[in-house]
Amino acid sequence: MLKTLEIVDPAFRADVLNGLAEPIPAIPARWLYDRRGSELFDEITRLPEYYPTRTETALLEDRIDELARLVPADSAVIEFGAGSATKTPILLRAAKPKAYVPIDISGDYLRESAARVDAEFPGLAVHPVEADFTNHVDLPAAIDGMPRLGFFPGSTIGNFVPQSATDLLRHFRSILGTGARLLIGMDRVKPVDRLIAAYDDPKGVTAEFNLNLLRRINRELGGDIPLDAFRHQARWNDMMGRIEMHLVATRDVEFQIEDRRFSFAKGRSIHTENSHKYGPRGARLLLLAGGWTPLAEWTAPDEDFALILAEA
Ligand code: AVJ
Repeated sequence: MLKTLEIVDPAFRADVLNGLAEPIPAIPARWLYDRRGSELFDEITRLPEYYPTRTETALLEDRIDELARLVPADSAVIEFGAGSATKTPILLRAAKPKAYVPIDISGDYLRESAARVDAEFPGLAVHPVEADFTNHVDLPAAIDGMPRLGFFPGSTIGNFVPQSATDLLRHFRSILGTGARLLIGMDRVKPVDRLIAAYDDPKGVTAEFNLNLLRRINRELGGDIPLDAFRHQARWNDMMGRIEMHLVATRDVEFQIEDRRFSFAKGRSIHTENSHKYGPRGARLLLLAGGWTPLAEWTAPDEDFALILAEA
């Protein structure tokens, strides 16, 4: 039988082995997104309980004309993450930039979404950049001299603890340069029952998304974690203003990854994701701390979600 060899990502390996050995075990959320994880996230965005994607998309759609008036002509749009098939075209159609630069760590996703945009916008110069946007990024020389609009939708900023979030915003500022603009989506604080429902849906898609991380560890790192020994949990951490995803041991369990043994007592958890929620002041303060001055803000009905345009 032919076995497809997956090349072990040394960063994944290090994050898992070190993260599981921490006093409070935690694995960074970015590792949730292998192919299956990305498919499951896609499915999450279509769940009735998961409001962020459809709320942000509707908000963008409703207010795009106003927004486009604040974007200089002949701009380059730089998107942090491969473009979403629904949100990106709304912005490109209205803002009519000269160039579009999606930046993503996953080459496959990047090429797919770049090809889609290229086909839909014949006059637009599309320059995909395969890179981890938290690290050094070289923008293509082709956009030199164009006014820049960064686009960071999806409330992805919420995955970062505030210290890393401000570091990231400052990093965006150094990539885009002084005078650049940034359109960013941030999820708002709301009643806990709605938040929990969004991150622990009755169909169990989010549970599957979370547990898929253990599958990935077993497959890519040769682990033997019994999946039935962990269950998905969404918690609201009020002090930190965030939803946390955990994988909680349902019984005492031992497992091995490479030559390392781990033991989890019943009830101990692996923290797998943070999703910070911001109020109006918190959102603006985060941007200011990251070197961005808010210029305009649009919020969805019931203040469920905010899009903020800021200037470097
Ligand atoms: C893609 C990071 C915005 O935090 O809401 C959805 C990921 N996790 N359900 C979020 C996620 C569980 C999502 N982000």
